[in-house]
Amino acid sequence: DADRQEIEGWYTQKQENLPGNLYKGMFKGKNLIVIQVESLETFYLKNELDGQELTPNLNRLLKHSIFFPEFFEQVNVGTTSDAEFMANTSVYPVRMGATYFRYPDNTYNSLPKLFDRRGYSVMAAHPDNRGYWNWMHAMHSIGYDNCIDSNYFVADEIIGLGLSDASFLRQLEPFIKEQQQPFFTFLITLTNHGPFELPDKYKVLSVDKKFAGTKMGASFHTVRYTDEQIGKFLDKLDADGLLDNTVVVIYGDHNGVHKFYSEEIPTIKPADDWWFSNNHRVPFLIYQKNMAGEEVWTRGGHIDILPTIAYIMGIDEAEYARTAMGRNLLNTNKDFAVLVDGQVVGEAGSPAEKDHAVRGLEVADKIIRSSYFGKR
Ligand code: GP9
Repeated sequence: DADRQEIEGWYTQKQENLPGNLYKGMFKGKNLIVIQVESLETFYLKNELDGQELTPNLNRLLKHSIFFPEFFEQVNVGTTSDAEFMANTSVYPVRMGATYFRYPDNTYNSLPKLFDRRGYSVMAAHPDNRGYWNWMHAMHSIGYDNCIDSNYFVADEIIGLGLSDASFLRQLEPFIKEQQQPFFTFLITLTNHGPFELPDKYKVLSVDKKFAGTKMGASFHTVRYTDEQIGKFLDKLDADGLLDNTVVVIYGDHNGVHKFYSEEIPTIKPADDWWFSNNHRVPFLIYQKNMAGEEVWTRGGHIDILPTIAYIMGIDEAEYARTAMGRNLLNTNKDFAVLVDGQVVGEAGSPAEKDHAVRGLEVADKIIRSSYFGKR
C-alpha cells in the first residue's frame, strides 16, 4: 500500500496541466515510423570533418524537423534495450540488471497499444536475432503483436554485429509499404555498433591520419554509412508516395564511441573541441516532409519520447498521464533530464521538484518489479 501511494503520488505531483498549444495533434492520423539508431550521438550531426559532413542525410532532414539538441541518454545497463523500453513505455529501466531480461513479461501502457487502439497497423522490426536482449519476448509483452527479426530477412550482407543497415532497410521497405494505413512501425539499426566495423568499399570519408586505428575514426565511417542508408530508405518511402502522410521520428539509443571507448579518445592528438567530450547527448528529431524545421532547446531524454510523440499524433493525454513518467517536450515549463546515476541536467525547479524528478528512478524500479500496470 505504501508503494502504491508513493507511485500514485509521484504521478499526481508530475502533472503540469498546461493549456494546449499549436503542436497538439498537428500530425493526427498520419503514419508514424520511429527509428532508433545504434550509438548515434548528437555531436556527429551538423559537424564537419575537414569540410565533409558526417550526417548529410540527417542534416537534410533537420530542415523539416523539430530537433531537440538538448536531449540526453538515460539508459542503464540494458543499453539498446533500455532505450527501446523507455521510448515505448516512458518508464525508466530497472535499477539493477536489464529490464528485458529480468521482467520480460510485464504489462505496460505503451506506444504500440496507444496506436493499436486507434486502428493503426503496428509492427516492430529488428535486424538482429529475436534473442538479443530478449527482444521479441519483451516486445510482445510491451504490446507489439507483430515483431519481425533477422529470421524474416535474407542474411545477404553481414557487417559487424549482424545484417547491414543497407540490407535491413532495403528488405524492410516492402513490409512497411504493404501495411494497411495508418501504420506505426518501430525499428532499430545495427551497423553503427562498436567497434564500428565497415568494409573499405563503403568508406566515403577522408579521415585524417591522427584518427588512424581509433574507434573515433572508425565511427565517423559507420555513422556516415548509417546516415546514407537512412537517407536511401526514406527516399524509397517517398517514391512509394508514403512520406507526405508519414511522420518519422529518429533518435540515438545511447552514446557509442564516448561511452565504450572513452579511454582511447584523449590519446588522439591534437584534441579538437567538437568530437572530444562526452556530453551524453543523443539526437531526437521529429521529421515531416512538409514541415519547416525548428529547434526546441528544452532539455529531455528517452523517457520523454512517448508523451512528446503522443501529443503531436493527437493522442489524448488522459490515456497516458498516469503511466508515462516523462514530459511532453513540446508543452512543458520544466527543463531538465535525469541521467542514469541520478544526476540532474538543467533545471528541475525547486529542491522538492528536483527530489521528485530524481525519485522517478526509484518509482520506476517499484513499478517494474511489481509489474504495477498489470495489477492496477
Ligand atoms: C543488437 C543491438 C545492440 O541487436 O540491440 O545492443 P547494444 O549492445 O548496443 O546494447
